Amino acid sequence: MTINRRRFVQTLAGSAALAAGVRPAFGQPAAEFQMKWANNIPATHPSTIRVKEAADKIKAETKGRVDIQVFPNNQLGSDTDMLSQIRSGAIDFFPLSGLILQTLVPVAAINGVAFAFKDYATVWAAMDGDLGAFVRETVGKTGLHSFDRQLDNGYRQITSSTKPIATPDDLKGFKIRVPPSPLWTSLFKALGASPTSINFSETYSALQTKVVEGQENALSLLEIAKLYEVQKYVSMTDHMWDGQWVLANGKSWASLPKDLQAIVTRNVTAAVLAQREDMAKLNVGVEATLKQKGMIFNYPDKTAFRAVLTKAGFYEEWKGKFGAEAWAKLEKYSGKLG
Ligand code: X2X
Repeated sequence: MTINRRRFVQTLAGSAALAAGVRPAFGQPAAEFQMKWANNIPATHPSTIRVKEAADKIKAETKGRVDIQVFPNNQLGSDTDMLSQIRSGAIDFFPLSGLILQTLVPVAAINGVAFAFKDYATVWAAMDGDLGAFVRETVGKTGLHSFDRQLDNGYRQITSSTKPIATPDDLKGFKIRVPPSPLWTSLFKALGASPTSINFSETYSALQTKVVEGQENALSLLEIAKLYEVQKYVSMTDHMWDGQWVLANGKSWASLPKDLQAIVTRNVTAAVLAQREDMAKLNVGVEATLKQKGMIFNYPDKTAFRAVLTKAGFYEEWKGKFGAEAWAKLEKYSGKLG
């Protein structure tokens, strides 16, 4: 348990007052609902900045009744740790990639099917629309609450410290870090690579010590998490769009009175929408910035990667796993896959 500064001050004030035989004259009461929000992303990322703003607004609008403390950058543990903490109630809010949530909610990985969404307009139509609603309904059955909108984590590109990935052949035996998720592992196995599941909290050091040669993430995160320091090449494959569902512990969410829930929901939604705009702005200049840092870019023919996946049976396999209903909702936005 963490003792926050205010409690410490209150304790001091309390003991001083006791010593003087009077009630404490200063020190604020602790908030009625002290809640924890934890994530895997640096403090300087829009996902953290916007949530901190939302927490301030929530505190003001609830007149101090709801106090959300934000713990960015895996301070409370890896995604795997935080997923068990959000389930037990050790943390109250946690944005998590649908693909990592897959270990608990299988269909949550569906947006990770490779090359599914041709652009952001299609992503938001699907994920703010019926495909996302289908996933959220399933999340709701697991004892977690999911807010409606996903944070943008971006289109993912393959990076490497050893060589550019120009064709699917370059992935043969390529040692690549993937987040802990069956779909991610399956995707890179189908492409012929050697994927290893590593939480984001361990990714920088795994790349630095060359436990793996490469990883895949959005350009914005390469910059913000400084992965350019330990990676040289960026291959613009756009192989997947990833977003984070904002999850809440079901019991702790239910313990908030309806009027407070409404204030939290409104501010979280506004934060997510602002985060999406921030990401769109970041995406404009980030390639040039990474080039300035010394990264070397190439632009592979994406259809070649997609053809390898089809041949390897990737789409057939996942169509079977997600089931016909979910797959039909996906193909409504992606067109025919495989
Ligand atoms: O773990 C990752 O690579 C990250 C930060 O992109 C996710 O949250 C999936």
